[in-house]
Amino acid sequence: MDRRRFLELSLLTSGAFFCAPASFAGSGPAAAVKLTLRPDKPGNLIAPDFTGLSYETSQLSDPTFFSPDNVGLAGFHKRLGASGILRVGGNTSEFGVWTPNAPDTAAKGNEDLAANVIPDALGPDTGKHPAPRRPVTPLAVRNLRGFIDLTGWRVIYGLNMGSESPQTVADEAEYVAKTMGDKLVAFQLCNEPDLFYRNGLRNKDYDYKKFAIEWRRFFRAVRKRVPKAPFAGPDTAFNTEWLVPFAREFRHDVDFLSQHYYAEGPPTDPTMTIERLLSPNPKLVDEFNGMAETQKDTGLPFRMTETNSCYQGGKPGVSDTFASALWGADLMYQLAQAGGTGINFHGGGYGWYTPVAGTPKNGFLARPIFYGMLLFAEAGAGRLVDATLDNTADAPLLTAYGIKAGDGTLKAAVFNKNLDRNVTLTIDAGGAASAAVMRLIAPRIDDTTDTTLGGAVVGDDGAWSAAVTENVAAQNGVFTLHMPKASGALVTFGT
Ligand code: BDP
Repeated sequence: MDRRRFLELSLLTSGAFFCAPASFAGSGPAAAVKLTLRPDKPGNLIAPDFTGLSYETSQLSDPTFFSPDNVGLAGFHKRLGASGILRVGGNTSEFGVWTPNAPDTAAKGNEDLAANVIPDALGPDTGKHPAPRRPVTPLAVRNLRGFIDLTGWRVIYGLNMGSESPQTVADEAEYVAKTMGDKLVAFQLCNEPDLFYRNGLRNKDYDYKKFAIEWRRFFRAVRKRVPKAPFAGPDTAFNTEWLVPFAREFRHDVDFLSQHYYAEGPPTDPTMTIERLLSPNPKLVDEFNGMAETQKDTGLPFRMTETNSCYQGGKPGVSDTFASALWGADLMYQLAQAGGTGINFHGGGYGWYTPVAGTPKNGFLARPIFYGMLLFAEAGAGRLVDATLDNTADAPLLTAYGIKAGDGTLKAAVFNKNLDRNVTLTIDAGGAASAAVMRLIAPRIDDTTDTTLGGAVVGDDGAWSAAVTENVAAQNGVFTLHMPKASGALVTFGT
């Protein structure tokens, strides 16, 4: 963002009045809603490794990408949390070829195996065609460990049940387990097996029963070589008809359950819009219902190991806009509230929905959705507390969450996803006397370049610190927070 634009935005948010960004002023009466936070009523835990990113396995075919030299990218990951989880998988995990004898000197791996030259960075797979088979080498795995050590994160590693033998998968798993040590959170044997029947990896009659037999065979092969190998699964695309029986059948074999969620798709469908992205989604309700059922049955944790706004690589004008920031942050809290233990936003390269875009050669930059994740990171780990909104009929797409940090600090994350109305929110924060507000804003909901959090942009090494916070005192025990349409805020309360 240029400096003039930055100053304009800073001025908009630095008013003495408890916020009056320009979009709020003069746009008609605001809906009046009250938020009551009850720190005495604790909810689910948000663990420090709740946050996460997901990349295609193909990215490993360039061992210089996830490497200890990629300090720029590591800065972005660290900005999102001191202990997040990097998941490597996606469609291309079924096309990764374990190449144990590749010489380390081939910086980009054994290129003979790749159908075309390996680019500097790979975006999300669109799933429209089978991916090229690309090598995964010991150097790539060791470099991944080096990268992980730079970030302080840990790894979920996707293996290739789709097109490799149990022996080859076990070979790779052994090397990965040895190299990653306690940085390995879990192996996933495959990616979206519930779609294998339609992407050419298996016959049309591939069903849960056939999958479960295969999964067990591969699981046993890996465990024979790595007796304590941690696992997650089934990593299904969406099918709770697979998730629920998998949980029952493999409850003693996996450390946690995993499934994906894409809010929209395909991108060619004109009904896949920003408005739809920001509205309640029946697919998410299904996912949460499946998760609740498995938790009742097994008590196993659930992680959304791959998610984003629109499958088939995303939709320009939706996935790359400020709307994705509000959507992404809200999804993180919705998942925590529903009982999920973590999330991995998929991306890479210059994909439309990627949180961090770029290559080691060109440098990296934060896309709008990154700012949503950043708000979540700034709110930090802790425990959700009861947060009740009244009069939601007047502002149907307003959401709010209460968080009690480890040190007892009370916070609220508020998202006004209504595009047509501002909201005057009064907050009863259980006796808090002061509050500091950090805004998540952009000039327009479909803006792709000028998102800010706390009036500041994320630098090209992931550096960020709030430039603008608004300080507010409670009046008669309540705070008044003006929430312009299409904006978010993180409020930190004090005594
Ligand atoms: C998921 C795949 C991932 C794709 C993504 C997409 O696991 O590899 O990139 O869809 O279609 O289903 O965008």
